Amino acid sequence: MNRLFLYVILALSLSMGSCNQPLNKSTGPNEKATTVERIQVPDFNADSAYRYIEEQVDFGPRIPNTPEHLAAATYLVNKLGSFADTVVVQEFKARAYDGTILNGKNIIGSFKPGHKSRVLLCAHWDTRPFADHDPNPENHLVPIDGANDGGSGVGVLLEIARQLELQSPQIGIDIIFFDAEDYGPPQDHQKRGSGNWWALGSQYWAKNTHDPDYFAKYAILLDMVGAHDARFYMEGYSQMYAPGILKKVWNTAHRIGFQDYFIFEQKGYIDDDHKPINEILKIPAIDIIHMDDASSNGSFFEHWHTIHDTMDAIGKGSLKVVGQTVLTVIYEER
Ligand code: AHN
Ligand code: ZN
Repeated sequence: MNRLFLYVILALSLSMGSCNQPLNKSTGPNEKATTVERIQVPDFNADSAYRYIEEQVDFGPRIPNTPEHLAAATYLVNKLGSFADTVVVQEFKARAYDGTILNGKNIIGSFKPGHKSRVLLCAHWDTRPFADHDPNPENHLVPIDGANDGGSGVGVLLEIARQLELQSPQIGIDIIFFDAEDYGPPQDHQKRGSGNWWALGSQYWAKNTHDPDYFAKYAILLDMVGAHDARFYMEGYSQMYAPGILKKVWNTAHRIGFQDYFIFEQKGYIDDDHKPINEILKIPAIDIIHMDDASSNGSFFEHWHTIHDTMDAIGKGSLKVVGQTVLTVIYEER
């Protein structure tokens, strides 16, 4: 993949002292004080993202209230903490649809914590306790690996975190791994259609931000971004609450050559972690999520909430498409 560049036109006086390879551009007789500053967008490494997914899956299913969930949390805090300037764990309790009290942890890493202009990137790190959409009903109570559903968004964001440490962006970035997203009622459960049983970690954070004055210009959620041949349509709530951000991200993807993967077409309304961010915090938040009308479950990727959501379901090409697009958006942001 070719290196991508952003050309930011700055007044010469502002660019003094910049070490970002300033280029002189001739601009005509009356514009002597113009310089072009070239900002390099790092190359997203899909092998690295893939490895971060594998490391999560190796813990086993990351279901709240299990030892595997605790062990994976420690891994994620250490890994994110090795890249970010600060890391905070927000512990919370949430009541699930069946009355279970879930012990949740939202894991929050910040880059340039003092910077006013910020973008929030997020994904859920917990995995679904049951394969309620598995074609074989005998598997409906079996926990899933969640390589794509859970692992992929976090894997891509860990690779972005690694890049952020290597080359500082112009703005502040926060990365949140939300817990307890995927403990919603099983298929055919009486509570399926009522209540806010999904995205419990993001609901908690939106009502109790780790910094009481927290503000970001916008948020990008990654959910199920790693399946082979993933396609991304414009999700309904993202379109409703954050149409400008959605266009910016889709336009960026098209500009860098990923027009076959980011489709300018609206599809579905997904109750996901971006919804509380939009509705409670009023921060415009989009969901980059793989939807597929042709799948046998009728909405998401083929192995959604089945025992086949394993490493075999992950394609490095999809990780690259999403990771490079999000990296480009945030390195071009000021
Ligand atoms: C609903 O099915 C209502 N929300 C799906 C959100 C989700 C589940 N994302 C990943 N797993
Ligand atoms: Zn799920």
